Amino acid sequence: MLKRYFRANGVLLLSGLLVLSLMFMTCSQETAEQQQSQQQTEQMSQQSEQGETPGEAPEPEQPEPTESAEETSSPQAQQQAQAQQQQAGAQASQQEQQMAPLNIELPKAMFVGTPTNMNVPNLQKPRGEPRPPFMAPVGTENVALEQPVSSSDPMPIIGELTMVTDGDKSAADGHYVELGPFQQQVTIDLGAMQNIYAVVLWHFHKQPRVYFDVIVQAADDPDFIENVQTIFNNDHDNSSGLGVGDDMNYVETNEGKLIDAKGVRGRYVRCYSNGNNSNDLNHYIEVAVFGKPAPAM
Ligand SMILES: [Ca+2]
Repeated sequence: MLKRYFRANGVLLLSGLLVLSLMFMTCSQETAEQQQSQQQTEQMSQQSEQGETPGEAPEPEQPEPTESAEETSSPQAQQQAQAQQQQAGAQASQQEQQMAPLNIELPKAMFVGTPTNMNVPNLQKPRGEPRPPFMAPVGTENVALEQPVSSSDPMPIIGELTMVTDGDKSAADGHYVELGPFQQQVTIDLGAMQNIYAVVLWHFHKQPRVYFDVIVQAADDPDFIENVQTIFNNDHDNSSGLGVGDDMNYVETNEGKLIDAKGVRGRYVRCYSNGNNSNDLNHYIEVAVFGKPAPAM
């Protein structure tokens, strides 16, 4: 009897427990669903408050660019940097091209006035006043000073070839070199490639004199084969065989003959002459070459 009683009660108890647990599960499931639905509602209302369309994922916020990022990466910053670079480059080239008058020290004049009795064709009329300043890039100097000189006449009649570049421009006796008759030349090695802006030439200025077939050339090599450029030529009939020149004959003075070389590039400068209106000989007191070291090409 007892056994049966307990068995029946146990079944009942088990059944009751089963029902209770089922009810509890259903109840908790409903609660979870309610919570989920409530959350969704809240989310939707938040989104509608922010004016966003429900269902669309909100875009991730872009981090604000920092100053350094703007300087290096934004197109405006790049343009600005480029402009600054261009400005710096322009300033540098402007500085490079800044001009100043050449400082040409002149020797004492040995005669005054204009010679009138010279029977020389195509003669340049004397200026009658001091030469105006010659402008050249800042830093231009006499790059021929104390540089080695060679010549078509290696054994001068009077003086030494070194006198051509010793800086002494005096017209007095003992200050010039006298080379042989007819066409002769002196060649100066500037020691390095230069941009040459002017050549100033003193043949002889103790008395008014005109030297013939004055030709001045620059070149890259001592044999005048590479990059030969003629910067002055007053040989009108090609009697020196180096081509016809358009430049005029001129009277020597203490100012020397200034030739605009226009920045020509070269290492060697060669000066020809072919006698003068007084005799067949050729003289040099000084040759100054105003230049600046040429940048590598
Ligand atoms: Ca000299």
